[in-house]
Amino acid sequence: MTITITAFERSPDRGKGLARDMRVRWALEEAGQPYGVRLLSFKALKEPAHLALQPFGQIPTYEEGDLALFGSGAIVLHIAERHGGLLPEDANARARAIAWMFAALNTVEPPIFDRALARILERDEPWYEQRLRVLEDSIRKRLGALSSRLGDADWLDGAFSAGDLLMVTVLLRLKGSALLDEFPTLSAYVARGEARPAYKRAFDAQLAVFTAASPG
Ligand SMILES: N[C@@H](CCC(=O)N[C@@H](CS)C(=O)NCC(=O)O)C(=O)O
Repeated sequence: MTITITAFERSPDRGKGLARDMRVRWALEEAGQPYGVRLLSFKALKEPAHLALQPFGQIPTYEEGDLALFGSGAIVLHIAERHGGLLPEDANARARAIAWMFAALNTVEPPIFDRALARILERDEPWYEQRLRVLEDSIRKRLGALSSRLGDADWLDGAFSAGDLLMVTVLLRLKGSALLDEFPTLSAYVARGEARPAYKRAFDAQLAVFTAASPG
């Protein structure tokens, strides 16, 4: 059955691969599943046809036969459960990999995303520097704990899993920042994720969309 996902017609990150369709593309590439992409404008995101698929008017969504899903975490979990390569066979190891998926989205992503938003929307506020410091301190705490847990290992719990896939995409938002550089273990972890052939295919595919929409 054909898989169709949605993505931005013109991603605000200019093809850096930070939009959440990237996670889904990467998971599909790891799973060896072909997929099509329906590109949407910001206006189309808030129209009834898309709201029927994604109640909050966001990308990504996932359609396969009569199944429609929203939420990048739920979609990646669905792909990982249906296909090999993203979750271990052993039941306990599988549960732990899923715990890392939740940790990426619930524990590590919120302060990182809030910092990104603050840098765009709150820069002119008189309290901006103070807010940034608070957010960066909480990011540092999360990165410190994550870095200690990862230690010398390549991946968070044995073989590469959907937990690593989500964690790497979350950390990528800090790529090139002094914050991530403070944790060389995590910089190397992110680089290992980016070096995976499936990541590269997904990255190139989303970049091609941006390039086609912005020639020259
Ligand atoms: N929790 C959702 C968040 C989705 C989300 O924030 N998508 C962003 C792009 S990365 C979006 O569509 N933003 C446009 C908007 O909210 O209007 C998920 O993981 O899929």
